[in-house]
Amino acid sequence: MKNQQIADIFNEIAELLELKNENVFRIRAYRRAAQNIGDLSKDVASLSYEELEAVPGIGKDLAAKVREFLETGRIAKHEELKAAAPGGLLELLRVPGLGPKKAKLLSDKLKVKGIDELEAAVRAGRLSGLPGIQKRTEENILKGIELLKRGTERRPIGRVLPLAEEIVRRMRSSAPVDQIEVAGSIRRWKDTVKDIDILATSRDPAAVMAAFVKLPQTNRVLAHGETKSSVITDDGIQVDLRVVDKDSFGAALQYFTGSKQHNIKLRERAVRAGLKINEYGVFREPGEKKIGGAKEEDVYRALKLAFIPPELREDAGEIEAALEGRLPDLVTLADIKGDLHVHTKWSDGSHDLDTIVQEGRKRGYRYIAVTDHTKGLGVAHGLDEQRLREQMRLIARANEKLSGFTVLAGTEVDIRADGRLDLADEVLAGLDIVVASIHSGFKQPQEQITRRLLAAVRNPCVSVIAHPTGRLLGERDAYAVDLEGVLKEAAKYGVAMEINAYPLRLDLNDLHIRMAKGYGVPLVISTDTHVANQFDYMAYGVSVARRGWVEKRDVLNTLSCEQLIKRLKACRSRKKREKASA
Ligand code: DGT
Ligand code: CA
Ligand code: ZN
Repeated sequence: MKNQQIADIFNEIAELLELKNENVFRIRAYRRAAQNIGDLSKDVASLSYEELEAVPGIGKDLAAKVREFLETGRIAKHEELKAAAPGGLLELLRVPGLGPKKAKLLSDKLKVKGIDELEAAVRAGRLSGLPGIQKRTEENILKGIELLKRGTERRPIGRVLPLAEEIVRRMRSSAPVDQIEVAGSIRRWKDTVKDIDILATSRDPAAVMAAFVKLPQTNRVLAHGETKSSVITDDGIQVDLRVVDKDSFGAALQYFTGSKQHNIKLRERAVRAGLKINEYGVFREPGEKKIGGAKEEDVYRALKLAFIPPELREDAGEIEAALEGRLPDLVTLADIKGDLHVHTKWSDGSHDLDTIVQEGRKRGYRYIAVTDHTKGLGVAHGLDEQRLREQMRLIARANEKLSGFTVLAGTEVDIRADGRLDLADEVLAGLDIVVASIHSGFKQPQEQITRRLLAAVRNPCVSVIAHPTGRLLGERDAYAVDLEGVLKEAAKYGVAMEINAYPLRLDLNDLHIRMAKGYGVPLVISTDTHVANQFDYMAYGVSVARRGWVEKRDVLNTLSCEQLIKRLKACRSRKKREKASA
């Protein structure tokens, strides 16, 4: 839906006109039109010319501009105004609380061309003495800049989901909410999110709003309405809470879960089927008789589609798949039978073997693989051959005492910067599982990093490549790697790629996972646990796997221990045979 884009452009036109001291009525007309288009629940693109002109605040002239945007993706008047504005001025206008007059003053007098330059100018004291600028103005500008930067930042889901759940818990206990659910990108388990969108039903919306703006996490109240409020938390995250009618809860949940692209596709389908779907419900044309909306399932059922799980709603082929009855049967947390990447005190984990085993059992697992670091990782107190052999003996003894649970002897062997593995094959061959990963040389050229990973994939002992792209959300980008090349090679031998569930990693990511599945590469979902509570990160790993269309059968750690060991052995023999015949 282009509504918001058009609203943004109209607002920008208003600002640009204001800079030129144009007619105030003209300026107000653009603002009003922007507001009304932004609030429309219908897609502007679906309106006829007459309907468009009938939108309050939109006359012939603005209707024509809307049409122009829908047809060409731009509005000439807007382009013309932008071209005439001094460079960087528009960017200054994005700072909350900085109006056109002040922005122009700063642009004219100080020649600041953007937000970073503005911030530097304020901090250098260059604003003092300018007409109309007080100490408070300067403080407000800095606050505005901070807010803008925070607001445009996407955060790792792991940093936001716990807060969202906490808010939902508090709302349940402190306000008369009936149903309440987190929607938006969090419900789709996108790896990074912008804000928290929550929906609720209640007999007393006013009480819910009042409780919400008073939450202990609330730092600033942006809006306190009758059924919708927005706050900024102490962490600088925006939270929107809407109370909707019980009859509309499902439709609203579907609408606000998104994604936008998914919703656009669905609504197009609805129109072709003589239906109308919006956040209030499902309606049949003509006469707009309401045929559903209390349940989210109503929306998909009305369109004769199978229910599409939120993780798939990215307009990545899920609607077509639902139509043809070939939606994947997604893997679930309950399918996971063990964790194949776990650290202990022997390297940089926090617990001894017995404790971590107990914790694993508590999760209902049938096995865990102990995969401590190897000697190259001095900082992590990595194991050399001798200590690893010692640990293997300890694990063997532990297994003698366990029933219904197996500790797999493993290692997270470092793929060294020179491409060799950190431990000799003779030792690796004695382990149940060898997980290999990169911890150094992240800046190497693609060709070199790819070569390292390919060598690990081909090593006769390696069964899993852990966190295959090395990214750390918000901290470090993935290293340069020809992932496709690595995946093809992995598929050849049945070497698994890890979906590292640690929330700042989520590596492979959703797109890579789908690619891996496409090449027939086996997957494992592991947490890389260093402290027992990190076992719970499995939920993130499973969800990102679901976003990658992964089914139970694609994931090795859904297998029973016996079957898993068989698969790991088969992978080794394949590589040995290959090596012998080469
Ligand atoms: P985010 O917040 O960037 O991580 O991602 P979302 O998907 O949570 O996006 P957000 O918070 O802007 O909006 C929440 C949902 O509301 C979005 O997934 C779909 C729906 N939505 C928001 N704006 C529009 C719009 O202009 N048109 C349509 N069709 N749906 C929208
Ligand atoms: Ca959102
Ligand atoms: Zn690890």
